[in-house]
Amino acid sequence: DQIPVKRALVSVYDKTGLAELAQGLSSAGVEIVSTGSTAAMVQAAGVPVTEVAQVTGFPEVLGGRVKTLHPFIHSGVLADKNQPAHMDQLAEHNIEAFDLVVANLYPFVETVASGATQAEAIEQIDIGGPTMVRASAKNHGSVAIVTNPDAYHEILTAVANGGFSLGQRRRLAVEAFAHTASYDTAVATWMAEHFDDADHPSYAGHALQLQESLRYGENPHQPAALYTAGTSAPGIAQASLLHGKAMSFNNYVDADAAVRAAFAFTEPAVAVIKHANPCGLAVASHDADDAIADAHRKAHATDPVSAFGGVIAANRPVSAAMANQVKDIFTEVVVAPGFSPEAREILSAKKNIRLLQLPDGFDLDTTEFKQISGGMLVQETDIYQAPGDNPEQWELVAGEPADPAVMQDLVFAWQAVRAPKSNAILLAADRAAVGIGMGQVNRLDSCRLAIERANTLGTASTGAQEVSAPGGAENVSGDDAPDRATGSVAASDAFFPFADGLQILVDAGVRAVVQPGGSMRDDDVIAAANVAGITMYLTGARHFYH
Ligand code: 93A
Repeated sequence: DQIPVKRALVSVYDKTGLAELAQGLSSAGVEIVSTGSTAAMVQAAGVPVTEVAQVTGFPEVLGGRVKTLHPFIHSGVLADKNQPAHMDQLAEHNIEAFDLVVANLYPFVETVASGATQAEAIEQIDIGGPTMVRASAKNHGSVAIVTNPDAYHEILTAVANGGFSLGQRRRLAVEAFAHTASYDTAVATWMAEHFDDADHPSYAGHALQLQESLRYGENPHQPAALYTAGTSAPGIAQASLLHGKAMSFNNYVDADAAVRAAFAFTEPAVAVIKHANPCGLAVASHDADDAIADAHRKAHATDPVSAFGGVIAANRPVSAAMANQVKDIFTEVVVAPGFSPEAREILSAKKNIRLLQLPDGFDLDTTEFKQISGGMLVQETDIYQAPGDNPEQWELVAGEPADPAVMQDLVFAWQAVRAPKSNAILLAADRAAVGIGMGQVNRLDSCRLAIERANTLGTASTGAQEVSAPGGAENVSGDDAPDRATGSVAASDAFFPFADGLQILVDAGVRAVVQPGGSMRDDDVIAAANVAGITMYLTGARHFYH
């Protein structure tokens, strides 16, 4: 199944290794046919070369837009050597077949990244190149296609050994189509960004590429893999594992939820995630010595019971002080933009922890996808951008205006309540979550859960010393339970449909509430707040998260 290499079409933008390749091919007796500047370089290397224009009898025209797009070239690439009719037609028209095509494409991605104009970017959309690549990959039964300069040594070895095997040509064809697919993906992504109707976030261009096979999925009987999508910025899928076992499917899900929660804040913030929900979330106190360690101390204190086996995200590099707090808490993953050398050393002493460093340029995706059976939902991400997210636009509907300290907590709570799954009620004090009710099918239960967690799980002082041992972790008794609901503030991710949920918060001593409003019974809810004498703001914005 080998096909000896006698004639090669070489047309490369990236000329790395070209001279050596041409010399190798030529000394093995291979005829080289090349486009303009490829031919010029081959010739300059002292290697005989035939110009494409000589083969076609037609010059490169339209400023190079039409070079290889010609039947004399493409018939030579597409002819099936096993079909006598194909070979007869080539002979009839005096066309010679190619056995090898070496091509790489105009640097569209690099051109766009360099800040080129639209016209420049469009000119760098290669048409003839992908046509050659796809044609030869289709015709892998007769032609070998190489797109990667790193594979030139492989070409010379194959040529010396009597040609490429069918197995090699098939593998190269797969690579070639993957190459043109990702090239077109880049073009589609760029065009979608520049030409799309902003009202319709586009899925165009988000073609998936296999990144790694995972040991298993959500459960051990589910095979699974990680794919990368050409989304707006590098994210969790591009993060580097600095220490620990390979990331699992659930680790990825939780790490993603963790950075989504922590990076919602501009101040130093830490989120602790279990099953994609936060069980800890806090920003650093203004006067903290070591801000990220302080944020972690507060986030851990939200719910030290649930933090066992959690995934921690920090939106600042992890410091040694934070590492010392984390090291005695059984933690699956710590994900952060970096780790100080000392922090890395402290945490790397733990065999079972994974340290995940976010890629340079990390940002939350601006578009989100959700699979449904038979399709995909696409939406712009709920970043902190809704008009009602600006506290200056909140409407005071009950009680006294919040004093600055309470207002800070309300702002924190409003930002934080986007992290738990709906229905979400989040209680906060001192810019840390102190009770979170999430994922309930009615808001009443979320209110109850938030209060119960505030009043049973936390501790007044915080830190690693409170970490319960495995097994003991769930046995928190109410005997020495703190009352963290009293004096806290609450945020609700969507309106209260009735006053009953609010009443639960009021009865537990919550002093101020922020919520979207917009219920048919807003009047009842506001009346209950007024009777209780608590402060209530309406934002007009909702932050469901499912
Ligand atoms: O402008 S094109 O889309 N039209 C063509 O017919 C064509 N043929 C080859 N671009 C075309 N190419 C590309 O030119 C190849 O993909 C390669 O990147 C480049 C090589 O041109 P040169 O040899 O002049 O540097």
